[in-house]
Amino acid sequence: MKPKIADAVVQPEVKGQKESIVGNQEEDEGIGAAGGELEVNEEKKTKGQSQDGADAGVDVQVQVPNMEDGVGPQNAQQKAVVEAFKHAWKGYKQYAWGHDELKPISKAASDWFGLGLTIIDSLDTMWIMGLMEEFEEARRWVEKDLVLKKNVDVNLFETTIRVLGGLLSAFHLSNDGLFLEKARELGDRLMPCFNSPSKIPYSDVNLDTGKAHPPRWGPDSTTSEVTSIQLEFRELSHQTGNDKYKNAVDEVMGHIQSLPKENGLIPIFVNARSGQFRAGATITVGARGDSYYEYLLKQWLQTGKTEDKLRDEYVTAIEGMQKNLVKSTAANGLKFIGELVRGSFSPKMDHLVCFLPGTLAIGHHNGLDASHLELAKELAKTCYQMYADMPTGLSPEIAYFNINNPGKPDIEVKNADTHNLLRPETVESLFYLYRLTGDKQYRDWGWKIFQAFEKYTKVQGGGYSSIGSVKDTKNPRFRDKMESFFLGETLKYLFLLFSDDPTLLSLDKYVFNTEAHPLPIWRP
Ligand code: DMJ
Repeated sequence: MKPKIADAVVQPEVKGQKESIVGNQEEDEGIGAAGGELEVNEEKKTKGQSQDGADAGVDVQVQVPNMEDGVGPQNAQQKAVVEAFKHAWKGYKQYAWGHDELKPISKAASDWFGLGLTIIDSLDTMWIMGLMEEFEEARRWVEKDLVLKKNVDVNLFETTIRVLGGLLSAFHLSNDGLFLEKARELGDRLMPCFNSPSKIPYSDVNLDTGKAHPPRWGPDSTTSEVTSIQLEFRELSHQTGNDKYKNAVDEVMGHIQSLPKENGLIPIFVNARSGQFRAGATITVGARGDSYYEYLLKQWLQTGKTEDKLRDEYVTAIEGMQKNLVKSTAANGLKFIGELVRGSFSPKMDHLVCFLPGTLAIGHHNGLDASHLELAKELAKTCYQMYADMPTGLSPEIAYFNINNPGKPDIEVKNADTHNLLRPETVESLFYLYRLTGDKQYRDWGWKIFQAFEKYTKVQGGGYSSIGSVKDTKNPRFRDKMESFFLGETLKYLFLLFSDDPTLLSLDKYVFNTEAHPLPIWRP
């Protein structure tokens, strides 16, 4: 019998000896910061790929998923999610193939970095859904058409979590060296970001020239961005045997760890020149703060729970949230996480915060305090309520919670915040909570959310679209954009939520990056 997907990835077939499969590409291409040859990790030999895409002939086998054994849909709900994926893919393939994202209403494409984001974000989703024809087609695109030497400025964080993470995850699932080779080239092209006076990376880099710079809109890097690239760069070092990627991101973490914080909570901006937090910047677990906390825990898990300092910082931060940011609504006692704006509490919570219940649940699964799981359950209920309270059954991007007046509704949504971008965070948390508690309520909630996506965001002919108003069932207003994370994260987490097999991407063997790309947990 072929191995299950979880086992297939962590224990790939190993043949042959350590072998260099790529030469010193950077000198040819003028990327100053990069250098050295790629060595395949001794523990994992792969199908090799030369620079022109030809098979380099390394003697190993590409993995094939076993459909009967946990990969591919196993029940009606999973089948429905796979159908949704196929519908999304159909629109993308027909109107936006090779571009970053589909505009499903105008039946056109949009580009952000020009890296085929939807294809790369979707690779591992297709693998676990058993969509092998689509996976092969996507692989051929990566082989023939993914050009990384490109005169385009990309955001370090977004490119790392979506593209580097997507490639590394596809490599683990398939054991196909093409993906590792592309990941290595991309890693090298992103490295110039770290050439800053403080070693806090610049936010953007030109993939061709290697010129890195702060964002166009301001002087500072975003704290969650510079602290949410570690899993991917560390894994790249782990697989290539070249420590330069890990060293660069560890230096960033070391620096952030050395900065003074209040109760483990961090301001959302940090300057790449001075290395200091921006004074008075907002403290939030939402936009620009979120995955800092997620990656503290997940880096500790990635290394097989060996870097306890990261765990301790995570625990301190959760205590800081409990003390400063967690409050309850006046009417129904819904717990939520607010923000500190110039030191004052604001009862505002982004949908982005809804990743936290899942992270808290994994922390508890790995030995952290029972209060973490309790908070996870309370917050998941609130996140679900952000959907259930809206006429469309879909959450707004941002909610305000009523903490003063028991006669008023728990949740208020401002006109500017009524949109829904097909985000994954709530279904992500529902997946973790179902997997770790077995409580079917989380599945029921996920099914309701899935049905609301089907009803209000599905576009005839192919694709799903973000909408302008979750309050208006008559006219939810398509915004004409299908984000790559809808296929990479939202549909993947829904598929996993409806899985009855806890060994499918076992949480004891994998840690998901913040774009839902599973990376292996290293054995200490
Ligand atoms: C994704 O790119 C990632 O989940 C990131 O951590 C937050 N934003 C989007 C999804 O909402």
